[in-house]
Amino acid sequence: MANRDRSKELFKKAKRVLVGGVNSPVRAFKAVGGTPPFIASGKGSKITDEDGNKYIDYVGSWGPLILGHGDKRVKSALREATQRGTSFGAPTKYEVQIADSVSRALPSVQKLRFVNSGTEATMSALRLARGVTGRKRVLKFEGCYHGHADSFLVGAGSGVATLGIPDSPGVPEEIASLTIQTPFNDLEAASRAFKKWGKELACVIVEPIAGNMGCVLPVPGFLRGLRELCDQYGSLLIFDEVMTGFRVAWGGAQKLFRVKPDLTCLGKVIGGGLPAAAYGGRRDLMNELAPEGPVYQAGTLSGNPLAMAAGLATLEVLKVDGVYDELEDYCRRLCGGLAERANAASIPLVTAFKGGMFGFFFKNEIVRNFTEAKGSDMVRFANFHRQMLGSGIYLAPSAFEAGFVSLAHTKNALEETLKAATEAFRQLR
Ligand code: KE4
Repeated sequence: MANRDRSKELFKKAKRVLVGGVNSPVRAFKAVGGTPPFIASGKGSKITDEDGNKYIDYVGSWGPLILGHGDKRVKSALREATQRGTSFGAPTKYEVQIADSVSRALPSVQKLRFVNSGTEATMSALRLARGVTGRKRVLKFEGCYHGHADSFLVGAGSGVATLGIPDSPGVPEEIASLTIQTPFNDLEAASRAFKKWGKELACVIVEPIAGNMGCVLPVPGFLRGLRELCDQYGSLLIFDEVMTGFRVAWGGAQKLFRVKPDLTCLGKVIGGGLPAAAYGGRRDLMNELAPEGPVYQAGTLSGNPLAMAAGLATLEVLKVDGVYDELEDYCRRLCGGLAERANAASIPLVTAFKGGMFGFFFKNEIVRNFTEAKGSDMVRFANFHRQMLGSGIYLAPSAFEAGFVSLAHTKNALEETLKAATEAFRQLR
């Protein structure tokens, strides 16, 4: 068993001054148990913890590290940018360059605004949708996560298409009740929600591929159906592509599924590992934002030059033909290998992948929504995670997360991962 004394010591110290010893809850490993390794460095597909243990990394900082850790192109862009300064709180040519690149990649994003986190992007897109439609309600889907703004931290009320109830203390029920939740992939339920609330719905917000209940693909027609419902009732369609944007295709999930949203939220990959996110869409909508229009949103570090440099360097690499085929091919072989080995060990496992993201559930049938995801075997997931970590494979510490590969994940990494999985499944029998 790997020695993690240094991480244990650091975790003890961290808990005295950082809530839960972490700066984001999932990092505390509560769903899988044990001490989270404190990471000292990363290189290519691997990360090294403070005790010197090396892991093949399938979290990739939750998506941004699509080129792998310590990519030389990103590092040199950052070195060059820091020579010029770190932040100006003023326009720079770099934010124009990357905005242009994003808009060319996603034609639905005619204009955009950089912010510093996915939460800011979705929160601001929601405010814009409410501002331009004059409506208050929003429809979201159970199991989809859009960051921690109040309107998105709602539990499903009893029954379908009911008003949301706060999913966290501190979220006023007045806010939560403006959010309606229905099951992901259930167009019938969404259309019932529209029948009931359509004229009051400012927008629908959806992860076009759900990556926060595990990795769950949209069933054929679901996204198209949401587009049609929004058109019918005059609501806006917001694609939360914070995770899928530049992760599954150069044009994002909206290109893969050929559904054009009115607004898109981006994050993760576009910052290349530094804090950057964005929201954008139809010019007529975005022009309602200050300073052009009355809807207010602002940010001290929005468009930070270092984040723009890292993001730009990352997008430069991703726009080359074949990059997403390479990422998807790795995911296909990884998921195929996991399924084969689980089957050989008579362990029920289903997998899903698209572009450079993947997921798996310990259950027999394909997962299409959050209820089905919750029906997978969590204990087995936690044991599998622990086994794999012990063998130097760093998976997301929750069954309700997606996995991410990078261009630095080589054939050897795949072989090492599948070898560890064979052993882990053997232990799980
Ligand atoms: P951030 O505020 O964490 O940058 O982005 C929020 C967000 C918005 N939309 C989607 C689709 C997202 O996946 C996220 C954040 N994703 C999580 C991973 N499940 C970030 C990891 C964490 O919370 O620590």
